Amino acid sequence: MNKLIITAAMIGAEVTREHNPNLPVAPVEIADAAYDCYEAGASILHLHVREDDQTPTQSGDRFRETIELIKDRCNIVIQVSTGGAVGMTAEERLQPVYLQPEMATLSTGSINFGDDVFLNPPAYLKEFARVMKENGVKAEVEVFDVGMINNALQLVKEGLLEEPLHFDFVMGVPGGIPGTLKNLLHLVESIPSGSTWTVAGMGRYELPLGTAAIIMGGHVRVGFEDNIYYEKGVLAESNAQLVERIARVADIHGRTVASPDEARGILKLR
Ligand code: KMH
Ligand code: ZN
Repeated sequence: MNKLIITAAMIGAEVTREHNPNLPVAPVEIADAAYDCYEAGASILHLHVREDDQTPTQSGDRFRETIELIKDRCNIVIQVSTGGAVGMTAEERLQPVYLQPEMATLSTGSINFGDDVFLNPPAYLKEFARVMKENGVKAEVEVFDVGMINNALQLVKEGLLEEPLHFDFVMGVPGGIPGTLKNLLHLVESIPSGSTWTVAGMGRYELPLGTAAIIMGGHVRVGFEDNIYYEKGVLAESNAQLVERIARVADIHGRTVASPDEARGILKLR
């Protein structure tokens, strides 16, 4: 079977230390935690950053400082978030893309997001895809519901996104597609052949959907952005603990974990 890319989504914009005291916040904490995830088998880091008081920020300077510290420690693929936090403007959200990281996320549709709305109207999609293309950044298409696949294919038609596409099925967000196996199968069957895909199951869906992806030949995302628990009622001690567990599941099922350079090959990064 193909090698398994594990993405560590360690921070996000919604989780705080009040939810899990082990959340990395300062750039040096993020870099140390990234190294631990890399050692545990992660080959991509899905990166958000925070102010010292935990407020989510898309500041280019904060991203630059954090990315430099990570690169001092390991060669993990850096994938910056362009989702940021709900309520941020498109300009704010795009800032880290100008640093020309290897990858960035591209959410291809709006959804209710808990009590909020995660706004991604057509004009944002075109603008984000254009800026990524101009900066040589590979998009990971974030799919929170099935129609977002079609929106990504429309960007391909318009010449703003290039195949092969790489999708992240974000499943179990309140307002998005529920985290069932039936839905995962439907998503996988709905993307063009030749695409690659990973799954990010929220909360209790992280482990079963990750296990399904391992069996199906897809890839997996884990980390506090999606899930702060190791098991019911037990907080995870670190992001690396979640990476280590999914690497163990992969091993049981005969999937070898990809190194960052192998992930670069699989995803055809620049
Ligand atoms: N924080 C969410 C509103 C992404 O990173 O691209 C959006 C998000 C998606 O986290
Ligand atoms: Zn994110």
